[in-house]
Amino acid sequence: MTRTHTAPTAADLLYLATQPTDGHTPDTPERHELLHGKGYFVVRGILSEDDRQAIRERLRMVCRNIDYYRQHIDLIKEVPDEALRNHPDPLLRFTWVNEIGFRDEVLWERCAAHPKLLEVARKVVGETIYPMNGGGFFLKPPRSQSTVPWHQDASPFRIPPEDGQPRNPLVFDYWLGIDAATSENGCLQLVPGSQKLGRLEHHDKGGVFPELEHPTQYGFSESDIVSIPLEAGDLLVWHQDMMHYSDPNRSDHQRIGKASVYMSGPQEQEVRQRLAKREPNMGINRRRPALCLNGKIQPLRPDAIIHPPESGG
Ligand SMILES: O=C(O)CCC(=O)C(=O)O
Repeated sequence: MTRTHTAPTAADLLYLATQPTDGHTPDTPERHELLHGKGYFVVRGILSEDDRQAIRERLRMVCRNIDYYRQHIDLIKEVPDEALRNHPDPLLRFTWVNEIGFRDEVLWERCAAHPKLLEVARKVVGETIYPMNGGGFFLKPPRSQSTVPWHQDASPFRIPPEDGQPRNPLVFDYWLGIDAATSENGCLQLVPGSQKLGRLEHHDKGGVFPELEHPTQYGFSESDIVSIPLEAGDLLVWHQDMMHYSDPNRSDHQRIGKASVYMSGPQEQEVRQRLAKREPNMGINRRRPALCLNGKIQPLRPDAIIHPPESGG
C-alpha cells in the first residue's frame, strides 16, 4: 500500500497544536497520517518467518492446555462451529485468546514487545509504552463463521469531537499478521473518516462484544469501506476511533493476527488515577506490564508471567 504524506493545512496545524501530545510525543508522519490523513497506515515485514513460526507453536501449546490458561485469562472464545471444537489441531478450536501476549514470555518477545513493532509504536505514542487493553490473538479457523462485528476499540478516552475533528489523545491501535490476511480469509475492513465521529455508542447484540451498527447507519456508503489485505508479518495501524470489522474466514487456511492498543506513559498515569477513583467501563488491562520505558524495551514483568504447564511447549 502506498503511503501518502500531504502537507498539513492551517486547520491541521491548529488541530496539532490542540491535540494532546502527551508532553513528549513528537509530531511524526505516522501521527500525522492517523490524525489528519487516511486514519491508518501499513508497515511491511515486522515479523520474520521464524517469529511467526514461534508464535504459532506457542499459541498451539496454549490452546492445547486451554483449561489451565482459562484459570488465568478471562476472555477465551471457542470457535462457533461445533464441528471444529474438537479438531485434532488445538489451534483450530478457538477464535480469540485475549491477554496472553502480555502474560507469556515467548509471545512477549516474539510479538507484543517485538523491537520492530515497538519502533513503530514509539513514533505514535513516544518512548514509554504500556498495553492498554488485553491485546488478543484473533485465530480465524478455516471455513469458520467467526465474524468480528463493527466496533471501535475500547478506550478510556472519550472526548467528543469538535468542528468535525477528533480530540481524543491518540493511542497506538494495531493488527499484526501472524498469517497473511486476505478478503477471502477475513482481513480487517475499515471506514476511513469514521474516526471523526469520536466515540460511538455500542450495543450488546449477543456477539463477541458490544457492537456498532453497519457504517451505512452513520451516513457512510458501502464504497467508503476499505479492505486491508496484508502479507504475513505486516502491520496495520489505525486511529482508535475508526470503525472496523472482519468477515468470516471462507478459505481453507487459518488466519491469525495479534491485535492490541498501546498507550503512552502519561496516558497510563492518567488511567491509573482514574482507576484509583473507580471510574467504570474503561476497557483497561488490569496488569499493564510496561513494554518500553524511556526507549528501552522491557522484559516481561515476572508477576505478569503465566508459566506454561508443560516444559518445551
Ligand atoms: O482479527 C480480527 O479479525 C479482528 C480484530 C479487531 O477487530 C480488532 O483488532 O479490534
